Amino acid sequence: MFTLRITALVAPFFALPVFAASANEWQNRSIYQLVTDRFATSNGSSPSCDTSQRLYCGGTWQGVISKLDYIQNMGFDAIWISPVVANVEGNTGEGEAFHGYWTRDINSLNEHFGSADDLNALASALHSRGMYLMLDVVVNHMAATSNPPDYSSFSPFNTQADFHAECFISDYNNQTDVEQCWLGDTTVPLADLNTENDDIVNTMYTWIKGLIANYTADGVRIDTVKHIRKDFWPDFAQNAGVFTIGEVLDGDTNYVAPYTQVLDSVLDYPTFYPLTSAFVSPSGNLSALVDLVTQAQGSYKDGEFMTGSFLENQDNPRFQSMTLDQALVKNAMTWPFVQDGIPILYYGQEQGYTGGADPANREALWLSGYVEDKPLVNHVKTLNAARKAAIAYNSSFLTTPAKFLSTTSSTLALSKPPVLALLTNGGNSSSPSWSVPDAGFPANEPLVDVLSCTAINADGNGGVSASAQGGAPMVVVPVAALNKSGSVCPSLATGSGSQGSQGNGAGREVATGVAAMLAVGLSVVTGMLV
Ligand code: ABC
Ligand code: CA
Repeated sequence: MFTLRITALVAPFFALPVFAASANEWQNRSIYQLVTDRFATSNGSSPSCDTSQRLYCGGTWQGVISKLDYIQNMGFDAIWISPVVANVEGNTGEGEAFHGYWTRDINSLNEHFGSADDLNALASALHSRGMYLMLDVVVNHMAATSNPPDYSSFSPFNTQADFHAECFISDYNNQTDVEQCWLGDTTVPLADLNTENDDIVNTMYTWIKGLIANYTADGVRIDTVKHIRKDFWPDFAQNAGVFTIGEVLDGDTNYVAPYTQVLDSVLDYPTFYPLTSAFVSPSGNLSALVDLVTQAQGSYKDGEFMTGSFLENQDNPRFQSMTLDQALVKNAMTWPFVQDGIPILYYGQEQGYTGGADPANREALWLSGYVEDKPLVNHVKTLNAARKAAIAYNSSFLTTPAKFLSTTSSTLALSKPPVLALLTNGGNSSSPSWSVPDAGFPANEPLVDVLSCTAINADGNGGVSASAQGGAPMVVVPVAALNKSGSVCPSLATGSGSQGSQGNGAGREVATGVAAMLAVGLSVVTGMLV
């Protein structure tokens, strides 16, 4: 599983600290996904923002900088922002390009979000906190505001010959159509780039390399990956030179698995669907979730380890648009933090946002007041801290596949030592109990549910029996895994490690090491988990 990759570093000496993070450097991270236009304004104002209008509401990169404490206080050490390049201007009839996915010019920035200096300032502000920046990029298409498009409005691909012939995708079972026909519609056609043409391919490879270097990004989320032939991607990823995570919007693990061979990682859409249905109501199917995840663990390149695990994003109705039962919400939200992949939280979930399908799920966060002392904010904080503690306590936490134990129609136990997650979809009027004889703890180990700070003891065989009130989930770890002076249940904790702290020391060490080697003109050999 471990191979060596040689990385020749070409980063400029002055752009320090340099992260240019690889896949394994992202694995212990936790990502906060935000819609730049909707997250924070430069001057802290709170303009009204009617999502149904689909207009720019005023969020900027400076706004993000001003709210990094809010993000970091929840325990996130990476952010994923909206695409940064220049988009079509004006109201298209489907609104403005506030989301950033309607590229017009790949070599200019979206001025609604700020200047190049602002974006660089965001990267620096993140890096000085030990946090990573993930950019979002669209390579598959350019957006037009008329049909047929005015090709001369695009840059640099400004002739019809640069694009596949116009045909809107109608049959998602026909992969050639998926790759060469167009997304969008006649109001906003998403003109499909001719990625079978070498010049276009090479322009894109050079472009991604420059983009990552110019803004010292640490990772990249790639849009519409299934809409370009698979063999386009390995060289694209190599030119990016940082962690790549692809959006392959499909629920079928067999369809998604091959894409894990051409990029570092994929967003875990196959899990997203059964995860949502499992916890959205007491009649949800927990074993369907277990089956799907077991399948993905067996068929993805790195099992589920590198996948981006999420419950919400900009394309799907928010979880709380389907249920307001806070027990169900808390159970579902726990999942991304206790399973094998990299947790991603979509901004606003922590504030209890309830927006339905696009565009309702893109609410302005300033309307929440960024209140930190709220149940779901605290829930996220604890989950992030518990995951960090688990990583620090067990050096193989990140490489041990989650095991499912004792699944019943309303309860589920997921073991990923030192964590035992006890989840339920019984809802807030249920009193769930779990009996997990094979939990695998040392005999009589003192444990704690970090979500309620309740002490539990493993039995003589290392098993766990527990029950919760109000349908709450439990996240059980040894008291020795928690730091006495940390933020998680300090009165029960007996550990003294450095876990649970904010920021990331390891990232800084990498940065410093790279800087030192650059200074003496050496290249760097990075161990990669592939
Ligand atoms: C606009 C309007 C929407 C309107 C839509 C038609 O047009 O705002 O109200 O409904 C951007 C904007 C959007 C905008 C679109 C189109 O552009 O953000 O607001 O919608 O102009 C990515 C991004 C997304 C972005 C784009 C475009 C792509 O995440 O934010 O959208 O750059 C397809 C693509 C996927 C894409 C998604 C929007 O469309 O594959 O990359 N997302 C099936 C297909 C999928 C398809 C999906 C939705 O439908 O297989 O390929 O995604 O159309 C599962 C199945 C799946 C199935 C799902 C629905 O169910 O397994 O296969 O997905 O069970
Ligand atoms: Ca395409």
